[in-house]
Formats: sequence, C-alpha cells, structure tokens
Amino acid sequence: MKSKLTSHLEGLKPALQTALDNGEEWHRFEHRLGRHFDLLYHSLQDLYGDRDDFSTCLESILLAAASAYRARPVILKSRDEGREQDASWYLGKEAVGGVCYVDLFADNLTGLEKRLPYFKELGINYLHLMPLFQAPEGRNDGGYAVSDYRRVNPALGNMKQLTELISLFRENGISIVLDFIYNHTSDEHEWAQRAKRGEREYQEFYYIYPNREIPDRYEENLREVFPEEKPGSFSYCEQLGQWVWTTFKSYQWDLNYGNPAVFKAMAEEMLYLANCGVDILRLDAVAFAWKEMGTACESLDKVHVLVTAFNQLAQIAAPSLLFKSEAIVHPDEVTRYINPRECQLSYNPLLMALLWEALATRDVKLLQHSMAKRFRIHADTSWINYIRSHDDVGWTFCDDDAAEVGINGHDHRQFLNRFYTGEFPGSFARGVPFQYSPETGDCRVCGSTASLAGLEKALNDEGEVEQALALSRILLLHSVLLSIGGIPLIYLGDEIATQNDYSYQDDRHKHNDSRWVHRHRFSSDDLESRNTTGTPANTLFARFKALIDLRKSTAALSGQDTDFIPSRNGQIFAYLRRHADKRLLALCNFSESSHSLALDIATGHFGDKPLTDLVNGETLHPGTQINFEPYQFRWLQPD
Ligand code: OTU
Repeated sequence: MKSKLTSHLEGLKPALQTALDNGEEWHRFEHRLGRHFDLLYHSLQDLYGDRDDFSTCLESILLAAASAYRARPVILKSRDEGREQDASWYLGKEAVGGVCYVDLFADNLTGLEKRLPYFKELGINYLHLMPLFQAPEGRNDGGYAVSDYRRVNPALGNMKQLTELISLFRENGISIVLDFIYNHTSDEHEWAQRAKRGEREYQEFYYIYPNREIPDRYEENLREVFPEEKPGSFSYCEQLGQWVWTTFKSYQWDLNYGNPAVFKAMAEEMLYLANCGVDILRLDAVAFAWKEMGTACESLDKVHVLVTAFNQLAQIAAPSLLFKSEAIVHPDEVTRYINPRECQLSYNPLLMALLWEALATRDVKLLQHSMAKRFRIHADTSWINYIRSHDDVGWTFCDDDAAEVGINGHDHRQFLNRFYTGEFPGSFARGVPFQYSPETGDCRVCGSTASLAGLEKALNDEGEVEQALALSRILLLHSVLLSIGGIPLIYLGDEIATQNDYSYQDDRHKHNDSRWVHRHRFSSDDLESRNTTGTPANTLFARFKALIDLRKSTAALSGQDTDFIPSRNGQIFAYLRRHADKRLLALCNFSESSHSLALDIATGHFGDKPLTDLVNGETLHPGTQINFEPYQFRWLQPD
C-alpha cells in the first residue's frame, strides 16, 4: 500500500505536469520532486499544517516552483545538471571570493563590467554584489530595505544589464552572489504600501498591531539590534496609526512567515533571482524570520524549518543554487544553519572576531581553542571566512570557550571595544563605536581593515616601521582566510589598504550609522594606486595576488579538513591542512616581536624531511629552529 505521503504527491502531480507541458522538463522536475518532496512536505506541514487550507497552500507553492522551473533559462538548466554530478564545486582551493557595493566600487553595472579585468587580476571567482535592487532613496539601510525584488535600482542599471553581467562574469569564471533579503521589506514595497492603504491581505504580510499591548509583551524577550536608531523592535506607522514589527530600522518591515502567502510570495522572488543566473543567495539576517511570543525570536527551531523549506524548493526548481547563511550570532547557533538541507555555506563570524581578538591581545589561545572546538562542519558545506564586511565587528565568541582558557568574556569584550576604538593605551587601531547601548553596555566596532590594523594611525603619526607592521597585519589576517579551509572572502578595498572614510558624518541619512565609515566610494585613482610603486596599495595588492595564486596552486588547501595545533608559543597560531594525501602546516605569528619555534612542531606530521615554506621559498632543515619575523606566517610542506 502506498504511504500517505506518496499518494499525496501523486495527487499533486497532474496539475504540475500540466504546468510543465508534460514534456522532458516535467520528467526532470518530477525526478527532483521525488527526491525533495518528503522534506519539503514535512517542513511546510510543520509551519502551516494546522491550517484548513494546507493542501491548497502546498499545491500553490509547488505550482510556483513549476512555473519558475519552466521559466528557467536553458543554460541554467544545464548548469543544474552539471552541478548535480559535481556537488563539490565550491569546496576547492580555486574558490576565492570578493564582495563590494556596485555603486561604491564602480558607480553602476556598466562600471562594474569594466572592472572585470581588476577582479581577474586579483584572482577572485566569486563576487558578492551588495543589495542592488530598488530601494527608497536615503531610507534603505545600504540597500537592505528593498522595495522591489525584481527591479534593479535605476541608478545602477536594469534587470537586463544585471542578467547580462551575471552571464558575462560566469563566462569569465566568476560566480555572482546576491542577497536574499527575506526577513523584511522596505515600507515602500508594494506589499507594505497596500497594507498601509488598508488592504487586509497585505496587512497580513507583516506584523501589525493596533496598540502597544502585544509589542510590549514580545519586547520583554527581544534584543535590540540597532538601539541607536530607535528603541525596541517596533515602529509606529503614522499612516496606519498602528505598530509594525521592525527588527532593524523603522522602515524595514519584518515579514510574517506565519502566513503561507508570504512564504509563497518570497519563494517566487527567490526563484526569480535564481533564474537570473545567481549561483549563491546570501540569506540576510537569517535568524530573525520566525517569531514566537515569549522567546527571543532569534534562531528559533522554526527558522530552520523555514530555511529548509526554501532550500528544498530551490533544489527542485533551481538545483545549482546554494544558500549562504548570514547568522552573526552565538557560535552554537551559527552552526545549526550549516547543513546540506539548509545552508551549504555560512559566514564564519567566530573566526572573524577571534582573528581581531588575537591581533589585539597578541595571544592566540582563545582563537586556537575555539577553532579546535568549532571549526569542523559537515563535509559538503563550507565556511565563508572573512575579516571585514560592510557591517560592524561584533565579539560573538562563546563565553564558555573564553572561561576555559581563563578569560572573562564580558570584560574581554569591553577591552576589545576599547582597543579597536583606539581608547586603549598603545592601541594601533582607529575604529569607531557602533550601536552603543547604555542599558546593556554592549557595543560593536566599525572601521576598515587598514584602519583597524593600524595603517591609519601609522600614516598619520608614525613612521615607516609602523606602516610596514600595519600592512603585515592585514596580510597575516588574509593569509589565514586563504589557508584555514573554506572560501576566503575579501571585502574589496582591503587589498589596496583602504582606510576609514569619515565623509558619512556629513550625510543626514548616514551620520548616525557608523558602518558607513568602512563603506568607501572608490575612484579609479584609488584602484589605480595599486600600480604606483611605494604606495601601501601597491605593496599590499601584489602580496594579496601572490598569496591568492599560491592558494590556488596548493592542493592541500582544498576543502576544510583542518587540525588546530597548540604551538607551545602563545603568539603562534598553528594548523595542519589536509586534502587527499596532501598536508600543509600553517604557522602564523600574531605579534610584532620575533620568535623561534623548534621544528619538531612540524616533524610530528612530516617526519624528518626538510620543509619548504611556500610563502617565501625558504627551506627548513630538521634539527633547526623556525624563526618568525613580526607578523610572519609560513605555509610549510615537505619537499
Ligand atoms: C544584516 O546584518 C545586514 O548585513 C545589514 O547590513 C543589515 O543592516 C541588516 O541585516 C538588516 O538587513 O544586524 O548589524 O545576524 O548581525 O543579520 C548587522 C544578526 C545586522 C545581524 C545581521 C544584520
């Protein structure tokens, strides 16, 4: 006898078959449906199963997937098949990412196309374009308040240009990553506008309350994400005369995924993006999309169910698409999104925070300990390792990990904030505080990599030695991203030593959001400075490029099989990389003093063979010491 689920699926098939004209297309769709239906069904049932109209909802969601599949360009369909054969295209040493804002990096899409040689010169093959869809002028949170997911911001170009650019970059070996901003829309999105005009159907797309009673009850357990912007998580909408859930800025209205119509509508937007040729979607603010009274409404179990449902739909209708989770939360929670059913890729905020932490303390124990505990993830998934993004730096390490190495998490965060805002005596950093909350004492830090790493200070009031140290810090951090395992992601501009840009303070839409300090608008001259001998950009760009090339030619750096090795020297971060029969030992000096280590740290892994440092070509012989210059890193392999 057929199971209930199988007969349910059989019942749905005729309508889908008709939608796909019962041809070749249908057979492929049916095959994938067969593989993913169970999980999709269970996920949707978990979210919406108690509704009387559940079957209708399910059918309409699947019909949306079928029509998206039908509209999927042939070239993408063949990419789907290729990737189903080789699911590991993103796990290799060739993967190197970059991220930028289209307008800040190149004015518009036409300009970005002209930057293709730059991206190729640097050696990236994954490019995340920050939000580029239509968003209200000024009130858009750097593009993260979208008013139309199917229209490119006219100042940047149009949809046709975008899809052409995506395929041009693809032909040149660069995959495009876009955001799927699924937690909220702009209050000027058509759905929000219709809600404001009183349409019930669209009011149900959001969380709207006539008075403070329910918002107050929710707020008992909610964290304020942008306390400097507005108190709490709700905003009063004059036009409605009601309160709207706005986790982030007051004009970013949270979508109500308790309503299956929202799921369906956003699934359509997701598949539309997929059909533009995007390879990876970054799930923005992934943790916030499901709310339940009496909870913190962050990383609830049902958020995972929701992401699983989206992912299964993608696997059915656009199977080459990958999800990248943007969960800048407690490390225990970060890893819960990373699995082949939810997000195949995830930012690694813990590594980001702890690399900065080790640089400030000149001590790698928390970094080493936390990575040893937490780096390993499912073999078919990958970390996206980064040191800076367009957002702030938050100290999201685990307090228990810290306690295990004798550090008080709370005090340590206070120290790190003081260090990176330059308040701590002797600090090299020039960051600015972000979202200080007098209530909790919490604070995060903004600033460009170069300014946080000491270049701004060195160029303004110190000499060449300090400048060289600052560049070495930037390179050291990136050397870890390029070798630790997973996909390194460069916040473009870092490779040319971009400093803080304080001009945001004069812009009324930006002055109260210090993240703009590290969102510089690049001129052609900025990028050209890489070719002017003697500039920091020149020195750094050449070394970035060389290191990227080295990564791509080093077999041991594929995948993310990594062992973290206590090095008996608190300043030296050590890890062993493994891929197939290849091994590589990376050793990184996180201090401005010179050190030596006995070579036996390596002989344990490589025996008595002489070792080559791939970074500078030096040969190290057994029985000798390994010496380290300030901030030097070595990638060692037997000859
Ligand atoms: C994201 O970040 C984006 O990266 C930000 O640029 C947006 O402002 C925000 O969402 C809203 O769209 O609060 O400080 O994981 O750290 O999701 C950045 C939790 C943010 C948050 C993260 C969010």
